[in-house]
Amino acid sequence: MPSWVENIIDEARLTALTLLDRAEDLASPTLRLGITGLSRSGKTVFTTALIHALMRGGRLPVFQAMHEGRIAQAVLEPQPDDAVPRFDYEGHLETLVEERRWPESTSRISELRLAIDYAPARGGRRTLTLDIVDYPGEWLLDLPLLDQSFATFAAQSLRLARAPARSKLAAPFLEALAETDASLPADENQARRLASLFTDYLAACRAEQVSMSLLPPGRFLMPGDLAGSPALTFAPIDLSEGIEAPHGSLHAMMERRFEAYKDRIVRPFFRDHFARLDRQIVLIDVLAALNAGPAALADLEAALDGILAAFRTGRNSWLSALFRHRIGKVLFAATKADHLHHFSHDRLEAILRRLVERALIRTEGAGADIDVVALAAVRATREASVKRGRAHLPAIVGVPEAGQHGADEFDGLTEAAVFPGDLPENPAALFDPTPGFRGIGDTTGGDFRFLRFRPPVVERNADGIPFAMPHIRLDRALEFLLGDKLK
Ligand SMILES: Nc1nc2c(ncn2[C@@H]2O[C@H](COP(=O)(O)OP(=O)(O)OP(=O)(O)O)[C@@H](O)[C@H]2O)c(=O)[nH]1
Ligand SMILES: [Mg+2]
Repeated sequence: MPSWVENIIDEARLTALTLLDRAEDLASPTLRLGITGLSRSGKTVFTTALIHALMRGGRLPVFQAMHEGRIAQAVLEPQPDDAVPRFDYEGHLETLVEERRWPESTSRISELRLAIDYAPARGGRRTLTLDIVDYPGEWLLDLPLLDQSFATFAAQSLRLARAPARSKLAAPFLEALAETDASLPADENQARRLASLFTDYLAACRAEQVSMSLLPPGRFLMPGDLAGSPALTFAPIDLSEGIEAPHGSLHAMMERRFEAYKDRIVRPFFRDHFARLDRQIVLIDVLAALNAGPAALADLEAALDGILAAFRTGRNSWLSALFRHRIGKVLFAATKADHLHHFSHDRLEAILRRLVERALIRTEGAGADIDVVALAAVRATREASVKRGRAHLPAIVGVPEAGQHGADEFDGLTEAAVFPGDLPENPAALFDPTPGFRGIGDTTGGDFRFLRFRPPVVERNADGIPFAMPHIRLDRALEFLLGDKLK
């Protein structure tokens, strides 16, 4: 056959292929994956690691499509929503790899689109368009507010603020409130002062040592672009039952702003973002809550109820309309498992499972396929066995960050071995108050906090692109969230 014939045939085949590709493209499914969790739970690190793993592969034995070599490529595409900031994958990756620092805290929603070209197991080629949406979990916990009047919200918030675990942190706000007569004419300065003291109290509850989870309104801690706007300048106030707000009073102003918060901020978020998600991963820093003690754990449980309630089809009418399109799969993930020896990974998972199961019972199910995993999106430690006398103790080794709370002996350059301590074998022990589980510590006991380690060394290929990053069970998360769509 002359070569020009071959060429034509080849070209014809290529055209046919591209046509087919196009046709399949049109039919190609899009999946919207939500990544959420409270502040510092590990969203930015997880999102960066997930994108990197899809693009660069790595050791992901449980993630079938990747393991079987059926993912041809995953490429970044312009993200579809013009009004949402792009997730800065490149920037966060550089921070992790080049500077060996964890990314800066982010406080708003961001999004990225990946096109995954893969070969279905039955043959052929397809593209899955994956939209990844990273948003603060605090915003999710605002859902119950939509059903609440200002009076109910105020009563609930103040009951929480006066509860034993929180009242000390709320004292400056509560004192200012005691001096306030909300029936007097509204005064912007007074409203600002109350809102700012209330926000300080919420932030204090979120601090590492306290690690509370349930702290609505969510935008007070995670304002996104709205910091300082009137819809965020309100606070709960003491109200006698059934009292109407006098016209022009501080009470009326607070009430109006609370309604604006619901209408302008909470409702649009659920309508424009949350309701469009197909799948969801909820990241939870279980270790931080365990570390901070029983009050933090109880608070985390209450927050889980709130999160599950958001995933369940609402009984309330406008919510049901909104949730007609339902989230099919939800994965709860305990993050930062690399702070533990692998003996304890299953235990961490069991604790989270127990937490989620208890929440499922209380909230009567979530109407979605649910699973749990303990993972580290980026593994900062390795395991070692350290000799102490005659015993070999399991340890984890990494470079502790310099200048961290209660551990200023580290220079941020030198490796150290630490004994991470064990989680209880039976998670029930955590929820039974009698044996008095006081948090996890190392063998020295006392007020132990987990050390923070610097991210690991990641090499680059000849083109300067970072190789895959070490992780723990990231492949399990990928398989649960995407596996069936890449079959
Ligand atoms: N060792 C380890 N630490 C992690 C991992 N993921 C997160 N961290 C730690 O947790 C911190 C918070 O992680 P982020 O990914 O920034 O959390 P976030 O949920 O995006 O936090 P905000 O943007 O503040 O809401 C990091 O600065 C790290 O110290 C992990 O996989 N391993
Ligand atoms: Mg973040």
